[in-house]
Amino acid sequence: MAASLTKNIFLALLLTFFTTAYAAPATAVKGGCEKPVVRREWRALSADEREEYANAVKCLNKVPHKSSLTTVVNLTVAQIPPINPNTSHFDDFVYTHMDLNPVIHFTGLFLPWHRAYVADFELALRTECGYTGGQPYWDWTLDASPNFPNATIWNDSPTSGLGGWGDPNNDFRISTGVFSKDLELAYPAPHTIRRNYTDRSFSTDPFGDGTPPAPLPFWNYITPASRDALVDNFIGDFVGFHTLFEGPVGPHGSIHVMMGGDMSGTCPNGLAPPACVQGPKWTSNDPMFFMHHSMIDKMWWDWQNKHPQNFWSYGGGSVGAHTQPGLYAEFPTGGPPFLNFSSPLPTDGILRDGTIYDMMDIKAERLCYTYE
Ligand SMILES: [Cu+2]
Repeated sequence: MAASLTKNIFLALLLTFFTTAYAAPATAVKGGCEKPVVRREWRALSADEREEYANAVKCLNKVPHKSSLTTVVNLTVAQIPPINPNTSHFDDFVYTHMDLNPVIHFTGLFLPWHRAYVADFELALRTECGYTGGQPYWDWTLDASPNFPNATIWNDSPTSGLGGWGDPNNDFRISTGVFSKDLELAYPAPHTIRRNYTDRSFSTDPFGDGTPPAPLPFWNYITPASRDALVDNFIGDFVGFHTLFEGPVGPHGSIHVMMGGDMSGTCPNGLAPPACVQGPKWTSNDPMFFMHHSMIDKMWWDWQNKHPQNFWSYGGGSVGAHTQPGLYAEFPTGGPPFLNFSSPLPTDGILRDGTIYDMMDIKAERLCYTYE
């Protein structure tokens, strides 16, 4: 107890040091970003704009796999199948997330890496498939109620709706909306999008270390109050902000688990360990992933701009707190060695090279997008 307290104080001091050492002027570097791509809430798009987005995603699902895709994490550590070359560039993005799961979740890479991931997916839609818009985001605070399964985000239109929930008699595959057809998923094995609504399904000990699970049904953690509890607080405290965001009562995991199926990384019917090990791996099979993570990214950006001490605040470790029993309780945002602004982002040969510093300002040249 005393040793762990000392360690925590040491960690706090270390993080304070990093934040201070890397403090930069609280003004964004905007050079080279003349016309930022504008990201809007899904329901603010016209029917035509929604259809254009869906067609671009399906197009990327037809663009061939790129041989530049490489694995960073040992396959037996990542517990994932090998790269299948007979797949699409959409699947390359999914594979990148699967492979990097141990290093991009519950580490300091969580927010910056997913910022890069969504931005490069958006870029691929634009450059490979001629998409002219920005990655839409899903403001799930609009859908936060016990009525979540019937929220307005779920729309069955075959040309502009995101579909609904899957059929329990058919492995929870969805059968309505734009993505129920012409989107073939490759990993961990060929299937189509699965969604299986659940209001609570964390285990009683989600991190295997006594960290308590969420006490309430998950819709309680995606409310406007939950959003404000993040964006309005943690002044100058990136680690505190990230800890709540990705933790058991934060909105990130709540959405993933509530949606079940692909979004929660379950195995398709007929696959079991060791062939398939469930986890936050192929969760980006469902395009809802990119809408969800765009919302998360928007909230980080809103927090960054909420207070001058927030903009350049950063910290976190490089060892996934979910990869070692007991690590989460002490290092919920990653164990040492710690990351800093010059730490590179893992790309798997699919994302553009960059550092954590490059992810701090969405209006700088490297990213060049904005939220509306
Ligand atoms: Cu992720």
